[in-house]
Amino acid sequence: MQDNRVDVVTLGESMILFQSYNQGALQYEPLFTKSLAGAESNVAIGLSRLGKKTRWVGRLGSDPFGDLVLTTLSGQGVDVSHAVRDNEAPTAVYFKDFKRYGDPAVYYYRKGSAASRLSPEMVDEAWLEGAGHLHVTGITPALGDHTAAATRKLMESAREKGLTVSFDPNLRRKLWSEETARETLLSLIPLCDIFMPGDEEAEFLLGKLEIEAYGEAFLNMGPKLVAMKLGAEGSIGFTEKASVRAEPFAVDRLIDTVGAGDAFASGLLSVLLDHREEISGGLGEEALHEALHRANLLGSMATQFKGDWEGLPTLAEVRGILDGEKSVTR
Ligand code: KDG
Repeated sequence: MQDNRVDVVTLGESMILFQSYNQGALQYEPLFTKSLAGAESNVAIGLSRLGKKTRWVGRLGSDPFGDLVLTTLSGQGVDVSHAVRDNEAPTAVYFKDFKRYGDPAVYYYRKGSAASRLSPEMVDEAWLEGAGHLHVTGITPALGDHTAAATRKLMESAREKGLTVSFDPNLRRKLWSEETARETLLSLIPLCDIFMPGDEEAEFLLGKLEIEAYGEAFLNMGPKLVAMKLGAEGSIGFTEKASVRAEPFAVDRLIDTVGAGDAFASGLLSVLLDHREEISGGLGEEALHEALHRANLLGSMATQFKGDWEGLPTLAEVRGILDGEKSVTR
């Protein structure tokens, strides 16, 4: 009999990413590399590398880029057997423009893509079969009203089935108006157990507050755990019982910040999933610190590689760094 069990299901739009080969400005660069992108599939890959069983669900065009998404994900150990192909709409692409300073700029070509046609009627209960946890982000609801309704439906259905749910707001201002973004993201927070905003996203959602006040305000909306990314300051986690801070890891060579949040989510969830039963009653401080610590490590590692997920480590690499286990490299 086939074993359908997975630790985590993610739903989202995966795209093909073109980045300049020489890390030069988009308009002058003649050579591009082609890879996979998509916040939720980045998390699925991250967790898979950390030894968790993962499934990605989403819609792709019936085109070569859709094929590439599937072969890349399955090559990374992610179950893609529930992915849906659309004969009438394409797989999206996006370009990354490396700037001399600061975060790269991104240019999306995703309007009318297969994933943007996701509607609540298409949400399939089978996507959650055998799963313990659902991870979603604010990117899927940003693709349109019907994708927002579909995300909500899947989150509700996961909760009814007893799965835990994590939600990363992943604010992408290029995809929707500020007003719709704020209203929709706030409305989805009560449907998750683990909420993981960045400090700028928290300010976008609630206005300027002290960090502790964000934790309290988000916990009051329903989540049992709030993990806030504080950039160069590390991160802080809140439960009803405690608030725990974790120091950042040094970034020796900052190359590409895109995907750092997904790396953080992978690191965090990889620990939290081992404590699933404790999340509803308030996770202990030690486990919360371990989760934030690993999340910070992954976030910092992701920024030191070009690509949205290529810098994500395996469990052995994480142990090597955190526990000082020596690896033989040559
Ligand atoms: O978090 C990284 C993602 O932003 C990237 O992989 C592409 O999903 C993507 C998006 O919508 O920006």
